[in-house]
Amino acid sequence: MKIYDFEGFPNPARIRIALAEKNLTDQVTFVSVDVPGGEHKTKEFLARNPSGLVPALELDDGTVISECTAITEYIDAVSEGPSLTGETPKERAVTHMMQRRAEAELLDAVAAYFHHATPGLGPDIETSQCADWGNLQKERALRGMRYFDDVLADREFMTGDSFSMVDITAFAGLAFADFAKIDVPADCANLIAWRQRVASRPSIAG
Ligand SMILES: N[C@@H](CCC(=O)N[C@@H](CS)C(=O)NCC(=O)O)C(=O)O
Repeated sequence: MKIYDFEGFPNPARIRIALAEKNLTDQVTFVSVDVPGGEHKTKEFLARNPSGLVPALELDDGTVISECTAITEYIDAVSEGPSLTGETPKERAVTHMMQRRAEAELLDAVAAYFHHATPGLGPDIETSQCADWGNLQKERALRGMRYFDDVLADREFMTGDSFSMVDITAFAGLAFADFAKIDVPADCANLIAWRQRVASRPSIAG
């Protein structure tokens, strides 16, 4: 398996954490795509992933899988150990639902703020910015933080008692928020405590 990514960026980090959780890091070849230099928008990369985004997983038979949710579901299905995506139909459905919320209400909202209302990745890449929409997405991300703070009032992890891909996504969302200078509201005590717990996992702390 190959992973096309750029180390340190939030979505690639989601897959690196998932691989570490599943003890698969050593079985993957990482291919660095120079995102700040625009390599993800070249014809060659777009042929691999028409979305022009990293990460992308390439299987040994040449199949390319993009989107962190799909990549994580694949990684989870082919490996042993505690599931990141749920065991039962109900767990899988709840995990998928919460994953979508962690993307839409947090990580993707922060990303939209970064790409539209700040210089983002620079003028060569950010060619169609809309600052008003970006600023609305910042408000959405802050509402998302409050929503996840409420969710965590009665549970250790985003979907219940077990760590899942939703925790990975929300953790990456907060890391991106730091980078984009969106502060977690100080009264989100559950979210702040959860973040510390997650940060201490070997897959993240190293
Ligand atoms: N929904 C995608 C998001 C991927 C994404 O936005 N990746 C960023 C890096 S963190 C990227 O490639 N950005 C390049 C760009 O926006 O031009 C996923 O889940 O994989």
